[in-house]
Amino acid sequence: MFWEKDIETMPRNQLEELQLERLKWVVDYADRNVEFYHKKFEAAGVTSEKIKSLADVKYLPFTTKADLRDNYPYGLCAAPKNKIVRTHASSGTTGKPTVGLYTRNDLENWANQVARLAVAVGVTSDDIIQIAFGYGLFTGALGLHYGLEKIGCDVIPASSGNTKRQLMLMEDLGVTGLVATPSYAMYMSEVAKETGAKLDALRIGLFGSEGCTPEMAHKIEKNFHLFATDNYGLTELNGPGVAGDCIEKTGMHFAEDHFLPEIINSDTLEVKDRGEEGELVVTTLTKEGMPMIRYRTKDITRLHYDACPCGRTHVRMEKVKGRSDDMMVIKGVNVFPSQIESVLVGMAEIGGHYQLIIRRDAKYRDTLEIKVELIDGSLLENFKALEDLQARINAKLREVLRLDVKVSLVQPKTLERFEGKAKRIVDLRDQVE
Ligand code: DLL
Repeated sequence: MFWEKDIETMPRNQLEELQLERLKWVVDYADRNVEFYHKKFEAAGVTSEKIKSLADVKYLPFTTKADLRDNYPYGLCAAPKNKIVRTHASSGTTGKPTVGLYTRNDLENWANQVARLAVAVGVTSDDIIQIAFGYGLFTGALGLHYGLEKIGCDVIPASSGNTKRQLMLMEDLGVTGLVATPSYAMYMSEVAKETGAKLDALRIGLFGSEGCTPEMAHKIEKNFHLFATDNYGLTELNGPGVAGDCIEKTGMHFAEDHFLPEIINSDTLEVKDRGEEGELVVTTLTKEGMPMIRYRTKDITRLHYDACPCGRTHVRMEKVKGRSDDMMVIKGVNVFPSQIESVLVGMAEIGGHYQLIIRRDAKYRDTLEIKVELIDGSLLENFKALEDLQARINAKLREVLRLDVKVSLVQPKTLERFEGKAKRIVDLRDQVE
């Protein structure tokens, strides 16, 4: 099923022509309306005239989160202030937030992008969808809300928290779809098991806003008896709707008519070859409120340009491996939390909750302890079974990470639960041991 079939299945050469036309537009638009971009383009000696092909995007300067902070709140606003009809902000807890500014056209495009990814996984106007993202400055709730409403779904703006009440509503209203972070969905599914909530109508989970390995998604699918899908976005690029799964789940289709993605090497800043892993950089092609030129997302992924059986021609983005900020260097080995999650959560004895504790030893080396919850706490009393599980976890971690780390198995329900994005890394490095 398609929301905007002509665009979603547009032959690549046509799509790239459209992208080129829009790229020239946004460069010119940003140059004329945002002093920050004008100065940066001038310093780099580039104007829209220099953009003759999509590859010429490489001449444009990057934009970073620091640039957004320095120009907070309206420095990157490209539209007349009275044309801004919505302001969102990132969920960051320290310092000034990152704002997202939207014109009426931006809101219209955004709702279509979200509708597109929901329809791509089978959502229809018959669906009753509960949104368990926190409503507020966060883009997730309102982003999904307007996109799903556009399809004609019955949208329940439950917001996050009060889990038992959420489950009661889901049962009473015959909810067919759940929107949440994967970590909150995992938690909700456990509470549903405890309370015996009858969620017979539930069939689809539209999850996103944080990483979720296939192993974690599979666990949620099993607990909740639904089809779990992933979607990606960030406040700087509207919010959700940048990329989303189709039913084939072979990667999230990028809304390439609105966003131009690239993969770069974060150290050299060179553009990588197609299919290579690196940092995702995105240029908005239609945004009026706050266009982004080569925005460095810090998210590590790969793009696949080969055909998808669903018929969509838009590039597929692999599940995010992690943020470059979250990469840990343990005994000289680069480790992403997602690699650990895939090992742990893939094991039958392990639940969906874990914590990664980074410490710094007296020789200033970083060490990692993984705390992970068992599904059945009685295992802790069976020394042989426990030893066997520890050995299997360690062997698997060694195979995937080439690293020996301390693993502590803990009782069920002892680690913190999250209603929004999970915070699994506990960084104790400023407390040298
Ligand atoms: O999380 C937007 C969003 C809301 C996307 C709802 C999908 C669903 P921010 O709060 O600005 O925006 O956080 C953006 O979250 O750079 C990624 O690191 C991470 N992220 C978002 N979606 C995914 C995903 C929203 N599907 C930051 N997988 C991004 C992995 C994700 N990481």
